[in-house]
Amino acid sequence: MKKAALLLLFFSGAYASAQSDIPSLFLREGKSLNGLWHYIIDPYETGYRNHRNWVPFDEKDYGKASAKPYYTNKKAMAPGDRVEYNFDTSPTLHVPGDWNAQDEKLLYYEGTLWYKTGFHYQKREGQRVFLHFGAANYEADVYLNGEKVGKHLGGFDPFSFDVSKQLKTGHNFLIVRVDNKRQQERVPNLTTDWWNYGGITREVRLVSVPQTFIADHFVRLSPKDEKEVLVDIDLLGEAIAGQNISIHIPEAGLSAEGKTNESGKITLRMPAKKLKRWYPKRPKLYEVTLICAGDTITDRVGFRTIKTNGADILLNGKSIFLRGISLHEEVPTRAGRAHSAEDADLLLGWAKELHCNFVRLAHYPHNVHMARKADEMGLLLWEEIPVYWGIDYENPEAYGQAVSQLKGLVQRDKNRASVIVWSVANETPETESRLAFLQNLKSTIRQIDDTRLISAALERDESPGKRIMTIPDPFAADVDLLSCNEYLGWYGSTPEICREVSWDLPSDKPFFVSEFGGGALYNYRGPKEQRWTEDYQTWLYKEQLDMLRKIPTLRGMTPWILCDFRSPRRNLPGIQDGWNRKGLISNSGFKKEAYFVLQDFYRQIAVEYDYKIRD
Ligand code: GCB
Repeated sequence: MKKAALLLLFFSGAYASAQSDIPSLFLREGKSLNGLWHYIIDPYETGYRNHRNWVPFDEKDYGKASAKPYYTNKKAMAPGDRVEYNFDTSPTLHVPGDWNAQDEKLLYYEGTLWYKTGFHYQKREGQRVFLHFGAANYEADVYLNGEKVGKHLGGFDPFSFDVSKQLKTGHNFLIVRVDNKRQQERVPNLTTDWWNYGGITREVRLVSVPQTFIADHFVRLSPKDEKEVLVDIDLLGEAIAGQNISIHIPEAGLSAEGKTNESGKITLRMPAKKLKRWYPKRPKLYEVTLICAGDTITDRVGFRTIKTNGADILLNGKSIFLRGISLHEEVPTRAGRAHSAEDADLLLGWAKELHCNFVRLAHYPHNVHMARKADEMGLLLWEEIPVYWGIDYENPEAYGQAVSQLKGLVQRDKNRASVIVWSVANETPETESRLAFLQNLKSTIRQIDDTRLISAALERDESPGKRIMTIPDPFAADVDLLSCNEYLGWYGSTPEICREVSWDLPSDKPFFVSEFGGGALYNYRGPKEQRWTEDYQTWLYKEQLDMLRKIPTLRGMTPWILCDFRSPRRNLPGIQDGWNRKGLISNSGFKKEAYFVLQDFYRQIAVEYDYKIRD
């Protein structure tokens, strides 16, 4: 216990100054830098290091003129010049997009790759300009017109740099070094069951803002008094104190105003009576406009409450069952990272067809379109960070990376009605250092957002010889939603085990199965006892659903998983060939039989619950 207390102290102060994104940038128009960028593959870090003494240029000389890497926009001008690279004659990749799916020789590549693009810009008087990345996996070093503007660590969270000084009117060039090498102190670390897609995987934009601007807002029903809307607003810039700010929800005839405090912050309140509640069958969103001197932003926000009461999950005060599915941020048919609004339509559309009202976005923050689309489509979401398996729980470096990814996610999506669960981990070992790590992540969330449920995908245990399933993990006491990945019938057993087990669970928390499932190759048929057939997978789903529906505190599930997904761990020839086959939809987009079993089950559950809640 002593050690855990020490770790608490250690972790809570360690990364107070970690760089985070400015959430309002997502809401603003910007100049898109998406498109074809030139690239150089650089496994030996030639573009980054001084090749004579093997010292990275910009680590040694950061801030000096010599901070420029070897790879910049230099070109041989005379016949005798020696320049051993040329971006402009190098091949191109689409940004946004992972590199693995775009070029066969990059499929398994893990290392450094340099990107370069050029663009014209017209600077405007009195504006600040941010260079904004939706995400790049994992380490990104960014150079604008040959000057370093910053570094970011973390593969799935947004980041931005103020480039007002480096940006020019006229032609500009941007170079980004991206390194996706897996490392022990990173989050995730060396081992995952998903593809380590590298590159600038999400959109890149230049966003200009006034010198004083709205950086962040949090609009929600007050957790203490649902009759009230609370709106926190944060300004950044030169004159943040004493600014007049107003908020307007024209459709409901609501507005409020006030002046910011010394730190540029204000909390405004409005009555919630006239606002219709958001819920899956009627995902009502309102236009919310914030105005402060010289700056205006508009968001689309839904209003709902989410709480637990004993074993019940209450959405707007009524008990709900989460008919869910897990999914990776991957479009199976093109075997690459999903990044666009169209990708979100495809993936969430399949979940809707399955009669889901809930989706688990595993195992890391997905792109910004997912929660926006879910808001519009009426899907509830579980969002997660890649605190996965055996990351280095004793290492403050790893903690810093986890907490900055968590903040990035919560800050970005805290205004999305669809998001009801923040998950801080997946299948993590029960050690003291891990417990402190997760408890600190939980309190980080609570400092930003006290309106949602906190959970983690824990593991179940089985009392030897007794077939009684329990969740002994001490972090279970910290979560609002008690979740576990259980895999009965796939790992260490066959599906009939579901008939033999019983579950011993606390009666005062909703129980949620965050994963179960089994692998099947699409169209491989046989006796149900034959692993990898669709028949085995169907059998497993039937046994699982029969078992699960008898658990009195069960309030939802997200079987594993919507689509087959790439994983380098899955190498059974002729069956897996680099794919995890637990999808209900194949990597060619075909639905397996088990998809329809789950669809039928959810159709029935929807009817059973429909008289309780209009969801
Ligand atoms: C799990 C993990 C998930 C894996 C899955 C599997 O428990 O959470 O990331 O992909 O099992 O297929 O084994």
